[in-house]
Amino acid sequence: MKQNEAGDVIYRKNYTAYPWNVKHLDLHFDIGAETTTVHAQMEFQQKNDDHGPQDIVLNGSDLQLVSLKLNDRILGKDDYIVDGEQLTIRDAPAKSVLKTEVLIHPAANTALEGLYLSGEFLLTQCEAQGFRKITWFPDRPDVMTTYRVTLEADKSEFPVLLSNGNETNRGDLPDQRHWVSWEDPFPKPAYLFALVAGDLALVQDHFTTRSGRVVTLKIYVEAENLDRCEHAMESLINAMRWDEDRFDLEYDLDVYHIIATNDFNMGAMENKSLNIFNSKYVLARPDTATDVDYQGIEGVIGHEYFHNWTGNRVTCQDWFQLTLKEGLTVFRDEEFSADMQSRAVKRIQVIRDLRIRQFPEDDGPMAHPIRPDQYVEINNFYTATVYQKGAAIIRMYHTLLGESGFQKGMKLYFARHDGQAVSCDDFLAAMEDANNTSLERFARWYSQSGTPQVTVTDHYDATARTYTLTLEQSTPRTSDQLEKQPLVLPFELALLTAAGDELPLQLEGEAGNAATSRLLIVEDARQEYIFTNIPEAPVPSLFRDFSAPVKIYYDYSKQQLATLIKHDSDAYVRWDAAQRMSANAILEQCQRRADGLVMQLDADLVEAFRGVLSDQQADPALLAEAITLPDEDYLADQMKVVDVDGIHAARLFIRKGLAVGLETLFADHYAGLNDGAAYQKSALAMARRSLKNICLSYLLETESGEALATSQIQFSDNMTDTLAAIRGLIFIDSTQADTALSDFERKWIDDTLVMDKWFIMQAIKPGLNTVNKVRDLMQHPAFSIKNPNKVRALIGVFAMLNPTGFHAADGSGYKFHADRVIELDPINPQIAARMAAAFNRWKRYDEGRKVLMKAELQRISSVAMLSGDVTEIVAKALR
Ligand code: 7ML
Ligand code: ZN
Repeated sequence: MKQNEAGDVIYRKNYTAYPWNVKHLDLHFDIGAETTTVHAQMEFQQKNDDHGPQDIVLNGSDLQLVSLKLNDRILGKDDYIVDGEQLTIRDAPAKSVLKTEVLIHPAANTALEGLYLSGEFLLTQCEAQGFRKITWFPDRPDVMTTYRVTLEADKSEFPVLLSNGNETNRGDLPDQRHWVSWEDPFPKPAYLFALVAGDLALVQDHFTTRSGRVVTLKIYVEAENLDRCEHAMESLINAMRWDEDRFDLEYDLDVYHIIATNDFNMGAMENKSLNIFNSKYVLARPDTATDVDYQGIEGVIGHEYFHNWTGNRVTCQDWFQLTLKEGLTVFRDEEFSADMQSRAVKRIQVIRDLRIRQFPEDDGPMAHPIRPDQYVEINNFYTATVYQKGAAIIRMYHTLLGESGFQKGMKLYFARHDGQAVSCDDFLAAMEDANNTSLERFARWYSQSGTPQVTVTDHYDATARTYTLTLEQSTPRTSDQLEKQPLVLPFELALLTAAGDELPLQLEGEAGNAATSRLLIVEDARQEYIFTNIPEAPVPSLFRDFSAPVKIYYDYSKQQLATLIKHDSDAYVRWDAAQRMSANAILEQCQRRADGLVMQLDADLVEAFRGVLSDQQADPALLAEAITLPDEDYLADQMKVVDVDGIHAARLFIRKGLAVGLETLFADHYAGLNDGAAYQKSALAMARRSLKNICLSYLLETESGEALATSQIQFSDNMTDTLAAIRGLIFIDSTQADTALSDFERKWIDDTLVMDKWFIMQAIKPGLNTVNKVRDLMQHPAFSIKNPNKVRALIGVFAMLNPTGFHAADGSGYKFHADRVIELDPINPQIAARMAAAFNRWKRYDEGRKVLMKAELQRISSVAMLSGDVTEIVAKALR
């Protein structure tokens, strides 16, 4: 496999503009699964035309060159140089037309980048640098041009032929062949090119934009999936309407296509008017997809649609600016989901995800700022940092400027940069200029990696009736950066009385101010706030709505946490208080266990949970979030040296204690929620199922649970309930689990997406036997090492979501996993690199495990011909 063979480091500071404009690109594909012929014709024009003849540099990878013509002259060996992935054409005149012909081999392409085969149809993935696997071209996002694409193929094998933009013409050819041509009027970078060719079925609808443009919406899927597109279509229409209502942005073409494929490296791709999706984010029916899947589909459909403006109309100057489109588009999809569902629940899910996935990245060998300064393989930088932390930073602009200030900034950004490839600095400048403000200090968020730690201390002076709050921020050094500076932190807070009432907040020296929740802007390493007229020692409600992506240290007493859990009006603070209380309880027991003491149940925790569960008014989905214990990785992050087995045992102990202590309450909730009503897709129905199933998971720790789960499986009319019950049975090692699994297998054996769930349930089971189970399951006919969804479901889940299995003290999990990375590397280096990242945090474990993980990393790194993708990850981990 040829990668960035040189393993060169690419630096942001070395950016230079491309010296040529490409006026137009004409592509002709003669489609075949084994071999496809690609003819390209591109018009080059020097940006500086008194320069005289100049070299044209193009990118290409794995291309079989047939011919090159410059201004209709066939080029010979002396006219060009091929060096690795670069083709240099010597001394081209200021206006030059280049014609190329290459052969490519889609069926042999297992990396799923460029043109490849999925089932019976062909499709492309070009972001970030896949277009170079299709034809020679300046494959960089700042080279934008218009495309005319003609696709020619056998008519029965490839009846559907799609590319970007509008269909302009079609016709039949001899030998049962046909052709279709497409024109995209919007200049675009090569990474947004797409084609699809095959026998696909179609679901069609339409959307009328605010200005009256009727847009035809087409979802193409394999015929057996036609009955699973309704939710995706509804989500698309909602996204189109939402972007008009909230951002005043309309769609700009007459067609919008979505294609679902089972073979995809990522979630989805925003190719102009021809989005390609992992089928997991399109296909859903109540009996095949869970509520989480439904929400994922809505979010990802929204995400790709929103890219049409934030990514496509305005794109990135270079790949270092990836967060310009991704952070912003994730922020937009988060807001979309928040407006469609429950804002509070969505917010909590986003915060949990950031803490579980991004904080560890900042704290490991891959730490990088949201706008990295260097990379070896850009595919390794599609990270939680660029996406999720990037979105959190966009959210801070929104918090600082308010909705209307933020929208003014967006308006100016589009007015200035529509049709351009720009940088994060351009976005920041638009926000500044539209709001007549300076964000100079705020800009540090783009260049500094690491999660800031904010330590909060306080002092109440009863005689002066003042309350002093001191915030100290510091960012620990990261693997990529030693020096850190203070950052701008929007800091929203309230102060509560012991009875839970919010106090009016008046800072020293301020005239009367009745507001009880305030936004302060922290800029310095240490900042002090003195509040006056405070009648009692208050309970601080800090960083409301998680107003900055930081770790907050404040030594809350149990009593204070209980007050926040009971009374705070901010859903994040309430949830976070419950998480803190649970985490403290679990970590305490983990310590007792390590000290050889018996674990004890914390009665205050039981009482706090009783309070939460007794709240009749609360949104059931919020209750479910509040009583979900922090997961093992989050707990591991709170320890100096991770005690894998201790965390697992302590968490189980607390769960069981809560289950036994509150059994009637869980049972009553369960009975009330398990009302036998037919499945509904509404937000309320989903919220009720989430609470029902978390109650079931507790009840499974008691005598009554097994029977409830078994009957839930029997009467379930939806995948959410079915899966929750089977997972529960597996988790408690019930004798019913095997029956449930084999029934499930028999029913869904031919359904690849549903079988992913079957693999996940087994790979996630805690304990030492799972590694053997996972190894056996690799032989199952539904498994394929070439399919990324299968690899993620079985191998990824085992390594990343099964701590007691992966971190088995004898190293069996590590060895198994390293073997898989090595096996995957020549097949699909992007996926192999994602899997290799499971070892990233090896230094946080005990000596025995450290030695074992390091040895596996070294074994991987010593493999001959290892891809650049995996090399970068493993080398950083070992550094
Ligand atoms: C994030 C995507 C990629 C990689 C999709 C691929 C994308 C690049 C693509 C949030 C929601 C849905 C998908 C993704 C994601 C990693 C994550 N441009 O649109 O960003
Ligand atoms: Zn994206």
